[in-house]
Amino acid sequence: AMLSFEKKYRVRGGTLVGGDLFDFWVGPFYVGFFGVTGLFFTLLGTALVVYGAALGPTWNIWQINIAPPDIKYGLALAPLKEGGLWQIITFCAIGSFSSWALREVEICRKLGMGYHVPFAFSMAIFAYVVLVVVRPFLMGAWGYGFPYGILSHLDWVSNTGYQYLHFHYNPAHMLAVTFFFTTTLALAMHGGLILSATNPAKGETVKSPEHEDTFFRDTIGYSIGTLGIHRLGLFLALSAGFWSAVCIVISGPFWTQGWPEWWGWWLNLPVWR
Ligand code: BCL
Ligand code: UQ2
Repeated sequence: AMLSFEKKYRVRGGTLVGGDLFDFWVGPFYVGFFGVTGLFFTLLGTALVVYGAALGPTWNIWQINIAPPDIKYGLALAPLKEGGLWQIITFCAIGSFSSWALREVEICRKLGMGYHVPFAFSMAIFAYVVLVVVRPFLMGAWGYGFPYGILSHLDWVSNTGYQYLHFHYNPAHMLAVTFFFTTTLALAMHGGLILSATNPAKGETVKSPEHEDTFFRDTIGYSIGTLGIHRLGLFLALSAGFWSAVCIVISGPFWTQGWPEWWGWWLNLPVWR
């Protein structure tokens, strides 16, 4: 079902590859070259996950696990049933996420919009690629990637965290966590403000952005503004993903001791030493 206004926005062109070849829609969905590659990698990757689950000892959804290769395989390809499956699934995942981002880019180009949404999604892809490619590469083995499974990936996070004694002392982890929390604070304030202005009491009119500004000027002496809150929100959310990627890529490749020890430089400053 196409909404009445949709047709005029369904314009030709803006594609990055393939010219007009895949420039069409299936129902509400834009296809494009990257719609085809995305579907391919998603179906193949998902099928391999199901195959990997079938090889494993359980169909218990919480316990299904597809593990990366043993460290002994280094950066080589591993046998299919000893982590090779994980390697192909990782390849499919990156192909699928990148296709999705590039399909978003093509849609932005058709609509003459900025690339903010695909840029934002790219930050999440970046964090994922750092976890399963960049850090394992820097540490010399695919085995440092995280396993695909609900409980198994949680165990990986816990084990990896304790290898550095106390991950809360990782300064980039501190920044990432703080940005995640501040993002929820900002979205709660923004969502609350918009709903409070647009859902007036019975008989009252919908309130304006001036009311929104005034609320914050009256309470904290400052309003960031209606455009500003969205810029701040994007910045906070992107920073959360960015510092997450940094916090894990420095754990191992840059710092191999416990994170509490890293603060020695601070404790040893001559001022108080
Ligand atoms: Mg920690 C990582 C918070 C305690 C060890 N930790 C993180 C970060 C985040 C965080 C900053 C994970 C988010 C992320 O990477 O996003 N940790 C956090 C908090 C506490 C905490 C708030 C807390 O105590 C209150 N952490 C601890 C304790 C340690 C610890 C102290 C364990 C004992 N923490 C670690 C380790 C790691 C973290 C180890 C990490 O490796 C991780 C990190 O930083 O990783 C980078 C980035 C987002 C992604 C990676 C998602 C990517 C999504 C992709 C691109 C798309 C998926 C599509 C999907 C498959 C499709 C779905 C289709 C549906 C139909 C919709
Ligand atoms: C605001 C504003 C909005 C908002 C919000 C604010 C009219 C509709 C939420 C208030 C936000 C401020 C003061 C920034 C807070 C800073 C951090 C780091 C959370 O002023 O303009 O527009 O939604």
